[in-house]
Amino acid sequence: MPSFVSPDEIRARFSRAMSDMYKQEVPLYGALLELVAEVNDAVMAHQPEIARALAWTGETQRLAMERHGAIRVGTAEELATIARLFAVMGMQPVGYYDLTPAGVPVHSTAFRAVHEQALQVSPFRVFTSLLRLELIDNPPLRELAETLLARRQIFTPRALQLIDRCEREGGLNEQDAQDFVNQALETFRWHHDATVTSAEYQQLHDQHRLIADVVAFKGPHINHLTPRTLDIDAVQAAMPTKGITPKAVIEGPPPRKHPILLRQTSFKALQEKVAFTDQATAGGSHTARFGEIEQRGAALTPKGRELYDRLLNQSRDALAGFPSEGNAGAYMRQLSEHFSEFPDDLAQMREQGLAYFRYFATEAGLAARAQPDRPTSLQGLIDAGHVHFEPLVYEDFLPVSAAGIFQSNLGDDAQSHYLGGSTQDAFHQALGRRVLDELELYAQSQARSLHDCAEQLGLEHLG
Ligand code: OOG
Ligand code: NI
Repeated sequence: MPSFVSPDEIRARFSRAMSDMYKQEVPLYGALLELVAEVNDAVMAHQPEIARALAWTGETQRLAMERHGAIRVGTAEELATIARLFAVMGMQPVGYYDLTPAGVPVHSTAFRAVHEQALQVSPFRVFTSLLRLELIDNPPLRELAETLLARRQIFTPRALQLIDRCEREGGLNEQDAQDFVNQALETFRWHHDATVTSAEYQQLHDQHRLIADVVAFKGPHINHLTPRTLDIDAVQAAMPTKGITPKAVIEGPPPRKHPILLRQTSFKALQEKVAFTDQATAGGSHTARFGEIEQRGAALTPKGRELYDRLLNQSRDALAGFPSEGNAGAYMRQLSEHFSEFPDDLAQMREQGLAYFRYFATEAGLAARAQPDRPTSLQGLIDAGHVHFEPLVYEDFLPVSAAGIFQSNLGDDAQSHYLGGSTQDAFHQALGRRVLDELELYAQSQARSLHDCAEQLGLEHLG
């Protein structure tokens, strides 16, 4: 039996290598990491209830290394091969996000680990978008884009060999795993050399800035890497002291005592120097990479998600126009007004079935195992202090938020309208498989914790 490095370990190494590379490429990212670490330390020191909750779920250990990145690929083949590359690291496509209603001609999924134990080793995720070239209504330009994409190979030959080997043999040994991390990294690296002339770049850019970003370069450079903070409002407020100017509006739900889903904010990081094929030196420029921070909260059930979507839509409808710098204050007021309908109390969220939870047998519960009159229902055990619960952290993304992040980094001039509905089937076909349903994953994780809890307490069944 050969000894393989576990996919979780490969992912943890890759995530570290990616962060080191991005620090070199985008210095502001390093400044952001420092700020996030300072704020997280302060929260852990001054808000013991948050520190305690993270200790229960084990998130204390994963917090400092938690990152998500994003890439945009151009063809079905690139997407299908990226899926195979991520699979080597134990990452699977979860969820489908259609960004076209928001004027961004892509649809997306998130590659991530799916089991709570794997997430604990490394929660690294990559939001991965596929350009929808069929939406370009300019045939010669579409053809140019197709030709350029057909010509490029975004994976190194060695990376492709190692993916094959992993699929054939069921894993990678130590040396191959290390080699794989280095080779895989090449796909995500920034290249100063464009693959087009400056005139072609301009044409692609004029059609949509995103199209130029996907088509005019050698590969799908990682466009941001996002650390997780425990207090996004504090980081947002402190960003200017580090020379960082965030976008005006934090995407997602308003601030709460018990965070839900995901709050995000981003900033423009870099204007890169680019050499077009008709230039000897880097005379052009391209804005590709940005910075982002996120705060994660409870994963919501379908019922909780429906309530979130309704309250978010009501808040946005009440605002004349898109949330932006000019109406940021008004938008935040709308959010907090509408979201007062969403209970900010874990017991209520649980009793009303709004969020997913993880359950733990407590010391008291274990000590009471032999007592004949102890409670045996979940509610009874919770009331008696025999079972403790914490929300499952949301591991995914939000389509409206993602659209806001895309738009703020593509420039507000990039609002376009595309016809044609959601095409999840086409996405599955390009990907070469179906995406996993994130709600099922949360439900399974919750069920496993109830099962373990019952076992520890010597009960047949809980739930
Ligand atoms: C992805 C934008 C979405 C998020 O965190 O929702 C995103 C991109 O710009 O490629 O990163
Ligand atoms: Ni992001």
